[in-house]
Amino acid sequence: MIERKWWKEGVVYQIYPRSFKDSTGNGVGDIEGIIQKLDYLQSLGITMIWLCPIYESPNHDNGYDISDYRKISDEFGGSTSFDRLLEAMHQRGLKLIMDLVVNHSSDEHHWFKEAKKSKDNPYHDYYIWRGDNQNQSPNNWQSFFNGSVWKWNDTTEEYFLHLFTHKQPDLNWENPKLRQEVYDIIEFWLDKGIDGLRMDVISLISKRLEFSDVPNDMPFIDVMEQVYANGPRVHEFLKEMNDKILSKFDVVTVGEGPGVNLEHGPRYVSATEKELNMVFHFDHLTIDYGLEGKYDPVPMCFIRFKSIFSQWDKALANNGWNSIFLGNHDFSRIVSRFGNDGIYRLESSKLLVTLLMTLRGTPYIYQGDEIGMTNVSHESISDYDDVETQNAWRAAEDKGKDMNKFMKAVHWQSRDNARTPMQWDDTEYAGFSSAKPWIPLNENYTSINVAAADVDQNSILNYYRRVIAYRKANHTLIYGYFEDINPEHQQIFCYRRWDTYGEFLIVHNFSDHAVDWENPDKTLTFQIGNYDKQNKSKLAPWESRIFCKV
Ligand code: ISL
Repeated sequence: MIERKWWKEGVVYQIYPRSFKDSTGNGVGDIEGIIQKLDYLQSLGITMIWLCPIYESPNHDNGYDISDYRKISDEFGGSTSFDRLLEAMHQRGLKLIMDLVVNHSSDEHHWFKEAKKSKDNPYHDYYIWRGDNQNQSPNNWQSFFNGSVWKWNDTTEEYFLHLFTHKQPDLNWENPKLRQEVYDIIEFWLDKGIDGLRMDVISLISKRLEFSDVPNDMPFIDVMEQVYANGPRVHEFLKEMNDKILSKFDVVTVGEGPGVNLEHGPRYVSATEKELNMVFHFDHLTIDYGLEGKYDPVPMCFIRFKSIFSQWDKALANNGWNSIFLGNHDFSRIVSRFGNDGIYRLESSKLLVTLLMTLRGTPYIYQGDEIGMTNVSHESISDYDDVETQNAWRAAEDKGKDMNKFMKAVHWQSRDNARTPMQWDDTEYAGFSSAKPWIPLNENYTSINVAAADVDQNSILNYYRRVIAYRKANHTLIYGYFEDINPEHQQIFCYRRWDTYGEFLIVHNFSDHAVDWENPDKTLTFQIGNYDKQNKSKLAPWESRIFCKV
C-alpha cells in the first residue's frame, strides 16, 4: 500500500524566473512578475511551484553558480519580494519548492575566494584540489560543458575540480564542515517556511577519489553514470542530510539525478532508506543522444521511450515515488521534441499533458508548455546565450565539425529552446517585458500566447486546466497501478491504471497518421480526449483518450 502524501497528490509548475515575467522593465524576469501571475498559475490548477535559482550569482550559468546561498539576488527583487511571494503563495494554498545547488558554488562565493588563497586557508578543504604540474591535468575527465574538469590555481599551484564551468568549482562533500554548512543553509530556508527543495545534480556530490582516467571512447552518458554519479558515499551523505535536517520538516525533496539509472534510482527515493522523495532521472531525455552526446542526435525509439516509463514505474512501485516530466529549462520544448510542433502542435501538446497527468508519480509542467511554446531556430550562434550551447559550439569548431549540421543540432537540442521569454500576449516583447528581453523571443509569440489561449475554449491552455483538474480528482490516476498493455506497438501507448477505487484505460497515438484502434474493454467509457469527436475504430493523429469504469 502506497502511503498518501500531499506532494504525491499535487502538480508542480516549474518557473525559470529570468524568462517568466519582468515587472521592472529591464528585460529580465523577476519575483514581482511571478506575484503578478499567481492568479494565472492558480487558474491552471497547479499546487506547487518550483523556482529555478534566484540567489545572488554572477550568472555565468544563470543562477546555477551561487555566490551567496542566503541572499535573494537584487536583480530578482531581493528578500522583500521573496517574502511577499511566499506569503502570497501560501495564502492561495500553493507550495514553494526552491532550487538547492550544492554540488558546486560560484567561484565568486567567499568560500572559494578564501579557498584559493592558500593551502592552509580554513576554506581550502571546502573544494577539491589535485595535481601539482601545470602542464599535466590530474586526469582526462571532460566537463558537462566541454573542456577539462580541472583548472589551475596559481596561488596554491594545484588544480581544482569543476564538473561544469570553471566558474562552478565542485564542493568537497568529504569535509564534514562543508556538509554542515549545507545543512545550515537548508535550515535557513526551511525555517523561512518554504515547502521543498529541488537539489541540483545531487547524484554527483560524492566523488570517486581515485580520479582514474576514463576510456577515451566512453560515451558521455556512460561516464556520467559510471564515473561522475552515484559515488561511493552519496547515499551516506543524503541519509545524513535527511537525518540532521530534512526529517525535522514536512517538506518535499526532489533530487536531480544525471546518471541515476534503474539500478540506483530506488535507493535514492525508497521510503525506508530515508534520503529523498523523488529523483529526476534522464533516461527518456537522453534517448536521442548519439555516441558523441546531445549534439550528435539520433532518432528516438518509441518502444524504448515507452519501456522507460514502464520500467521506472515498476522499479518504484512498492517503495518510492516517481517524478513525471518531459522537459525543463535544460531541454528542448516538449512539443518540438516528443510531439509535432507543426500542423499537430495543438493535438500533440494536449496528448503530452494527458500523458503527464495519467502516469504514476508527481507531474511537473515547465512554463510555456501549457500554451504549446516551441523550439527556436536562430540563424546565428550569437543569438544563443547559454554557456553550454556556446561551449559546445566552440568545441565543435575546434574539432573541424560540419557547422551547418551542428547548427541543426543546436536548433534541436539547445537549452535556450526552453529559455525564450514566456509569451503572455501579442504586444511588443510578448507582454513579458516593456524592454528588449535578455534573450531573443520566439517570433511565434504573435499567435502562440496566453491571452489568445485563455479565450479559446479549444486551446491547449484550457485543455491543460481540464486534464489537471481531472487528475487531481481521481485517486486512481495518482496512486493506481500501471501497466502498459501493448508495449510493442510502434505508434500507440496504451496503459491501464487501477486500484480498489476504480479503473482507467489511457491511449495515445504518437504519430502523424490515423491508426486502427478499438477500445478493448466496453465496460470502460470515454471521459476526456483531445479531439471533439471520436472514431470507434481509429485514433486520429496525436489523439489521446481517457476511459474509465464508472
Ligand atoms: O543540460 C544538460 C544537458 O545539456 C544536462 O546535462 C545538465 O547539465 C544536467 O542535467 C545538470 O543540470 C543542472 O545543473 C547544471 C545547470 O547548468 C542546469 O541548468 C541544471 O539544471 C549545473 O548546475
